[in-house]
Amino acid sequence: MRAIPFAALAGLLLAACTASVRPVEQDGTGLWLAAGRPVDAIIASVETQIDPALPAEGFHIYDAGGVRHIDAGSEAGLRYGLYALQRAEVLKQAGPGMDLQEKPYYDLRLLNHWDNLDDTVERGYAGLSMWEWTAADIPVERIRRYGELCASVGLNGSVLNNVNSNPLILDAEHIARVAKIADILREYGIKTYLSIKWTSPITLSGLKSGDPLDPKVRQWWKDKAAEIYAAIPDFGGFLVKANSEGQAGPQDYGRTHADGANMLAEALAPYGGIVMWRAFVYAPTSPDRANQAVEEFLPLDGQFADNVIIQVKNGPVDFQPREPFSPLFGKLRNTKTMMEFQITQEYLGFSNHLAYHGTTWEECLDADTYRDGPGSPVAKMVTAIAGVANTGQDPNFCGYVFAQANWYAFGRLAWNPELGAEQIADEWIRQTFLMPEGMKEKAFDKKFVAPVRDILMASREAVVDYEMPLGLHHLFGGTHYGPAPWERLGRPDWTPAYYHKADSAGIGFDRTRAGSDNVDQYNEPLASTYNDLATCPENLLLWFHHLPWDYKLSSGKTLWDEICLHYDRGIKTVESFRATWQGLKPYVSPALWEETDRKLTIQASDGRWWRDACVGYFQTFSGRPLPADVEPRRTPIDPLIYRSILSDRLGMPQHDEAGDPIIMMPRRFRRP
Ligand code: GCV
Repeated sequence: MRAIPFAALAGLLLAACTASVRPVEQDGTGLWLAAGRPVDAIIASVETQIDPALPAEGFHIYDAGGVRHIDAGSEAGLRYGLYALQRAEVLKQAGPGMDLQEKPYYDLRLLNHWDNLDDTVERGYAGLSMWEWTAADIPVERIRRYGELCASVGLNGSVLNNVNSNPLILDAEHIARVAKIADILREYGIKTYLSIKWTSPITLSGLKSGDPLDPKVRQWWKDKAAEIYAAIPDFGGFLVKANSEGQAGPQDYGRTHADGANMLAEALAPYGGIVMWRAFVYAPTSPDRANQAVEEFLPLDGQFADNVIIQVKNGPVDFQPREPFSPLFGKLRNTKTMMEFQITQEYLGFSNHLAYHGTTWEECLDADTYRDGPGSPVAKMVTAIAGVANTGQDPNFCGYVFAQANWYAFGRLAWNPELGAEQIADEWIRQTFLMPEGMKEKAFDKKFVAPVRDILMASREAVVDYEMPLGLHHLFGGTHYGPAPWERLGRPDWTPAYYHKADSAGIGFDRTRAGSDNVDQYNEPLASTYNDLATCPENLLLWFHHLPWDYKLSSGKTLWDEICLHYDRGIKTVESFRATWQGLKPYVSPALWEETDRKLTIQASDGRWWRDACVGYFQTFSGRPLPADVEPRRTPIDPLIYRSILSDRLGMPQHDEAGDPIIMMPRRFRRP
């Protein structure tokens, strides 16, 4: 008898083991509600009651008299309880004797949609606006589904339109339309909010000024508030981007952010509405953009009305793959602040790259601000939380099944910022991916859930590694998709060169006491920790320090070598995701498997593009060879420099059949 080679035998055994396992068809449109029992079935199986003694949005699930009960402080609390039970059932935590009592950590848990009235979505990568502003009617079914998804993770507010707002959102036609949306969202416990444009009184009613101290302007906003509340009695309030990136604001009239916010707050106060005033402000003249929010807002601490909350992005620059937390969180003592995270992956590969943000947000929420001494984490400094949504008309809402994990994680952390990113990832996988037919739970856990969880948990660090490791930041080209470290034209603080400051001597932004002194916007001991090279965390090294290429890191290797090794590690990590995913084919619906396989191919190729561009460009300054143990570059710097990726009309980057980016010379550099 001929011996069967070992590899063939192993293959036969694997085939025998998986032959009876059949993936269940699914296309991602079930999101994280795919695996649970329908909510109607859950309602039919429990006894519910409203108990005013419970917190308004809280619930209590318990067993008594052979019956499962859900008591809640309100209808909204009841809904959260139903979804909590659904989740617990999927997670096998709903056995007899279940006793679960919860209430949300933050009262305000909002999505911010950057949706425009022409249906485009700023930084949206899942198709046109899910609200379909230009259609004759509102998309009722999609809005219901959205309401269900938000409620299932405990979100209770939606700002429907872009912070770069169109004044028409406040005309009669749009208020009527928003009221229809609000009527649906209300059924899911979601309040409706709008972003407003500062100059609305001028554009809509011909007023001569937008001065917040002008009585006519003040009256205009009061009248507008009355009009809105007549249509939407529980309207939540306004989100405001003012004196930021070309948007007008009170400073145009010599007034402060507090003057502006308080005027709007006064108009909304009679109805219980709030103003979320964004701290994302930075003038082109500031020597360090990262310093500016504290410089502008700290002097105003205590001057804001009670119904104003300052909405602060997690980092001091702009949703980079890694930033330290914004120092404002540790500075304002007499002003309410709220967190602004970005769910949509503007800087992390759009809806093409797998980048789980649970770890990003956990890192930020857990960071100690030392505002009230040790044990003052960011999560406790803020009183509310918002996330820039990653939704669109795409049938799966997010453009990629793995992008759905970020919407889910945001909701869960908004409900309870003490939850761990790994637990959330685990929950999401089990609720999203259906267990194959013929597979036992233990096998599913080991062969599918665990490896996918490992991918999620490693994914954000991989992006940091292949895009901008060791504290480098903002190395993007115009669309914010690909690398452009060479870019130095235009407004300085919009160009990568402003942030990396690479030259023959070294690289990095000096934010120490010898530089922009951004470190001193943090409370001690953090300020000194960041200032001192010996204690500055290496993952933020070049955020705070400009260092020579031969500076030695803790590994004993030079900065140059470590930069190259980090880019290389990022690519290798994505290649390991691809290899893992190949092995998961027997367990995932072909539709989801193919989608992810293609996107991981694109991600690995994009990672090499980032590496080739950044390492190649920085090498023109360092003049050093690549360390021996990294993958050689695929493309030299010359065909990459000054080029960017081809995008479609919605700004989505284009890749060829092989998943490689289609790189081209931008129009402004092309010969006529
Ligand atoms: C909505 C960044 C983004 C802009 C965004 C802005 C903001 O600059 O690139 O698209 O505008 O942040 O948060 O206001």
